[in-house]
Amino acid sequence: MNIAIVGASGAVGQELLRLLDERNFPVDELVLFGSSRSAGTSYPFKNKSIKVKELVHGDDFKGIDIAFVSAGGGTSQAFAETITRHGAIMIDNSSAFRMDKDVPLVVPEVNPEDALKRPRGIIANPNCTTIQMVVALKAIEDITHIKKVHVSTYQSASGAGASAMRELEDQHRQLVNNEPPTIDKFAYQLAFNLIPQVDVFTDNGYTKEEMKMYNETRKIMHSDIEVSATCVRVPVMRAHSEATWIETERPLSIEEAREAFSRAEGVIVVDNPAKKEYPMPLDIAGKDAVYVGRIRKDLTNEKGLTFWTVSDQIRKGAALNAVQIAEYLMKQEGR
Ligand code: 11C
Repeated sequence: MNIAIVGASGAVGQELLRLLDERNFPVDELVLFGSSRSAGTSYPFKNKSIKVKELVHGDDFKGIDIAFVSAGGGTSQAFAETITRHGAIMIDNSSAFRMDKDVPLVVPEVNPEDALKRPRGIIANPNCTTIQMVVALKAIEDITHIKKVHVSTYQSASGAGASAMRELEDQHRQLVNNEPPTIDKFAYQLAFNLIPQVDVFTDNGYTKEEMKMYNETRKIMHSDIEVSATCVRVPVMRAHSEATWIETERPLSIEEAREAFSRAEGVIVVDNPAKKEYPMPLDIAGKDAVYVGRIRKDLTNEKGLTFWTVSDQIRKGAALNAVQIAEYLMKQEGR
């Protein structure tokens, strides 16, 4: 396969490079693209050093089979035609096309077959908070329909990119040295704080991030499920956590829910309160699965269940999900 990565220098681009290598993805040629700022930088891949080319309009994508694109919504919008013109499949990590009816929005554990209908040659990768939630929800949806979800997210700095991770690290260093913290990527100091706003506010008082969780979940699950989210940025480096309350069509026992999570694809249950065992971002960073713990009945609702999930935002929340989509497509084509 001839592969392109657009946004190669970013946190997701770098993780894509690691994953293609780790998973032994069949790469014949790898072309890296970036902004004029990152053009010329070289990255190692399988004993070779590959130089980043500047992304420009032209025929650079001729011969490319799959382009992983992670350079922001504006770039995806502006370059979609250039990328797909000669038949490359664009797996887009931005929010630009997610709700486009001609663009499938895919999480391989939930709706892989949607990736096969792509009239624009684009497949969208959902938002990281949505991905980990739907992987967990699918386990329960397989045994009884989920009607409602209330979710509160605890989102790491990595969601805002590599420079935001550096800013969080710098802030801690500056604060212990009694220096004023640099505040650039977030609206406020994140170190020793949390910020109850991810992305911009919409007219209904929810943020765009919260509305992504509502709309994307319905599209991926092909469901009338309703999702009310509160998204919060926390001073964690790289794994998002979510506290989730669901209301199902019929009441579920804890045992039934635990069994459903245990056999679900992409889920690992870590739930042993007696031994203080539950998933935490520090342990889950760098791992592939969605980890589920704290499974219990909702005390206010007979048909309610509540649980806690943690998943690495850069891996399953972005790069890994995109690579899994590509692997699914290859399998379908018998490659
Ligand atoms: C965050 N979820 O944690 C965001 C990052 O729509 O792809 C990804 C935004 C998106 O800040």
